[in-house]
Amino acid sequence: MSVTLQAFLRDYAGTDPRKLAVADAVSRIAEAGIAIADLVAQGPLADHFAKVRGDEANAGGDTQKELDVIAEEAIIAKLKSGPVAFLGSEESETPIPLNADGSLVVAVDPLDGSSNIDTNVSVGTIYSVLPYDAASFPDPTAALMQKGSAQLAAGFLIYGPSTVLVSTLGAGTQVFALDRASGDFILAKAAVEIAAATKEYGVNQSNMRHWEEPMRRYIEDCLAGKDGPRAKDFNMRWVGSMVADAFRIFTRGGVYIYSGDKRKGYENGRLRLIYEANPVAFITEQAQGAATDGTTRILDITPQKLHQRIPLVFGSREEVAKIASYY
Ligand code: AHM
Ligand code: MG
Repeated sequence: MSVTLQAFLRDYAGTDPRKLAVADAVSRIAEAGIAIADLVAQGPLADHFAKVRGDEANAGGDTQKELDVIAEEAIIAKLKSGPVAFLGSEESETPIPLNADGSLVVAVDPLDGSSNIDTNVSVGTIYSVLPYDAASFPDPTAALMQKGSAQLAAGFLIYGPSTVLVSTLGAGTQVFALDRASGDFILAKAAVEIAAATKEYGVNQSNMRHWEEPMRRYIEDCLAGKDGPRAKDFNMRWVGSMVADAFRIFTRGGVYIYSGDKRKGYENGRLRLIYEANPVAFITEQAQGAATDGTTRILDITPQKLHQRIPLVFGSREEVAKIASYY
């Protein structure tokens, strides 16, 4: 018998007030995801979605596409009446107030991989759910800056050939796929397990000349294949939408790398700690993988800024450890 996301969330929450709030938030984000998936699916019929909005950059300093903003609006609309007090978003400089009585804060990248919007390649939505109460935090930004290890739930939606939700509620990682006929997310994998070892890496190799020395040496050793120090041939895959690269790694193992490099603004890589690295690290660890900034566990890092960037390495745990050994 198929298990819907709603049934799974009910089972998880029972009568625990905090878990009921988390379940409600995740369910609302999933609903927003269905709306975003429909927009993404319009593809070339809505090519204005990929247009850069004005010449404005978003809070992280990247250009903002029309669909980035529409996706954020869809999430706000669904979360407005729910258990979430504030939303931190890649597309907004400061936290967005939602429901003053809420017991949670949520951080999102509304549309990850937005440079791929007009290329018919998978993009997605990443989310992180954290506990909140007004008495414990001086302001909403501080609440969003809790360590990744404080996350109550995290996941991402991926809008690809199928619309999929990869979720953790802190007890393993599950995959749900959208059944378009019923409009329900259906449990497809109850316990994702990332292979411990791999021969596949994902990195934007065109940046090699800018990399720090340990990362360059690591990739050179992979490229040397059977005859090199690693004594095996490697394969390379890079979609350029982290959600798609992550889903591949959850499916068949691998390691994703976006390290810091010498380019201006890339000292700490490209990805954001609070709404990209932390949620991906949480679902990766819950699937027996590992996630670091090269050496330090992502979930142990204390955020310094809402839109802070962080070097990111995640995936098959033996390969993540191998990369750390190069530093
Ligand atoms: P975005 O949130 O603005 O889309 O940026 C994040 C994306 C990741 O999805 C992807 O892995 C990476 O940036 C690609 O960066 P680059 O084009 O610099 O290789
Ligand atoms: Mg994004």
